Amino acid sequence: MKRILITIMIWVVSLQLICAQGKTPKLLKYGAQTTVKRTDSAMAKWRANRLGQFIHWGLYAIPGGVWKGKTYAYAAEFLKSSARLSTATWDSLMYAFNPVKFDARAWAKMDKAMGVKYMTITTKHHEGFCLWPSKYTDFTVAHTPFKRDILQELVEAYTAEGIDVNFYYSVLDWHHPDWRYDLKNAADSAAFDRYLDFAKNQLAELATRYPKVKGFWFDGTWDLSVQKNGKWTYEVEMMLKQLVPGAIVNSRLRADDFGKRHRDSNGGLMGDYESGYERRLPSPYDTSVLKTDWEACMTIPENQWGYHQDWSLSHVKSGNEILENIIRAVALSGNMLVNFGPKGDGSFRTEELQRAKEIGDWMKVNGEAVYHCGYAGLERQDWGYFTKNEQTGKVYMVVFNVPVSLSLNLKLPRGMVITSAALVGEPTQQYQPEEVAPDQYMIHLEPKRYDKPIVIALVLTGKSKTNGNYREAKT
Ligand code: JFZ
Repeated sequence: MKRILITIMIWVVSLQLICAQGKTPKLLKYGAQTTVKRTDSAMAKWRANRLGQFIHWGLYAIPGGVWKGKTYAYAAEFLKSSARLSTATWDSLMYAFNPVKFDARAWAKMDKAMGVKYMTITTKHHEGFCLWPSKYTDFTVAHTPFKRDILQELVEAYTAEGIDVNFYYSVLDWHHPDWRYDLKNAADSAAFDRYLDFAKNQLAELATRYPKVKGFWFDGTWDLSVQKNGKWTYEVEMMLKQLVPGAIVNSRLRADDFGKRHRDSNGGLMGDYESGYERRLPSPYDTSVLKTDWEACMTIPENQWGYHQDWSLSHVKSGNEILENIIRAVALSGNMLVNFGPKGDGSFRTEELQRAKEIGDWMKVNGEAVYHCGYAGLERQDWGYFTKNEQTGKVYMVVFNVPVSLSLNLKLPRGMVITSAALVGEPTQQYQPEEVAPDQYMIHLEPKRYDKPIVIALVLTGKSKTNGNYREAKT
């Protein structure tokens, strides 16, 4: 009897403790809409695309990080603030905006050759300059010597190549007089409300002028002014989804009722995918990211999104390094946006053209390990990353580090058998995996020079009989 009483007492106390920890979810009007991944076809397409191209293009491409002969090492698209230029000085760059070499079809062809399946373009970056003739401001391409609607040309050209187009939009705006970093008084709030109306109008304009757009990528939403307007962020997401059926919106737009961003006060992801992986990736072993869709974005030099004249100021990623970033994302079911910053004249710098070609040449042969692929559910090994095609069930070994022994270790769940292992791109190159333990295999590579990641396609079956001569240790 005493024992039963003690048990009940412990039970009551622990229940109280659990409640006191505040596990009751907060009631939110502007929080996450769902706790599960979207299953519609638009989202499935976005997910299957895996490799995207980010394009940062605006007035900042003209000075390219250099002002009055002085080079500023910080991000080129921040030159206005690095060089402490007035808004009037910066904005007058629009009269020099005349990218005579701009050719949307050539851009789209280059991206197609790179193996890119979607592209995200800065419609308006922090500087406030618009690449389309917005009727809500004169600070647009229509009022430059160039005049042409750049977005229209890009949407048409990329869509024609089968590449989905998404719009990046910075809510932060250095040009608009009503932008506020914080709302400290009624005047600030009134001004910022006007700004939010302006931005919402522009977004509705983008969604209706370019109905082929597939999604919106928000940025510049970290300031207190936006955090205090979670309702607006929620309404914008709803509006865009109504105007563009299937539209996909990143988590960076949103703030909830309490100003919590990306994830609401109950931990739920706002927007359709986590977009906080910027110039970093989850640890290659961090499978917790599988719970939501996610996308990383990455620059080729360090932290240069817009065109910067001098790439000698930081490490510039090689084609192989970029490929490894792409595969690392895909191996954890993420997407990767690789950033390009075209020049002020509308052409791409040689380094970017080279990277695009290198990635494209590799993707042409090995793209089947990327598109439609995600987490394979297998233990990662030092040689690289597993991916798995969600449609065919094929598993890929994407090998970045060839060991001096030339033997690649594979640890598979017990009972799983490799029925075929073939080099992608050279199907005649078949490997005979050696079974070394009931759950371990080795694949022995040819002794040769490996200067590109190789991909081995595996067909795995659940057969349980082993054929090895090993004996398990009795301990
Ligand atoms: C922002 C922009 O300021 C930058 O110019 C570029 O457009 C990039 C894609 O986004 O920069 C950020 C945004 C978020 C973080 C860091 C830089 N962050 O979450 O660490």
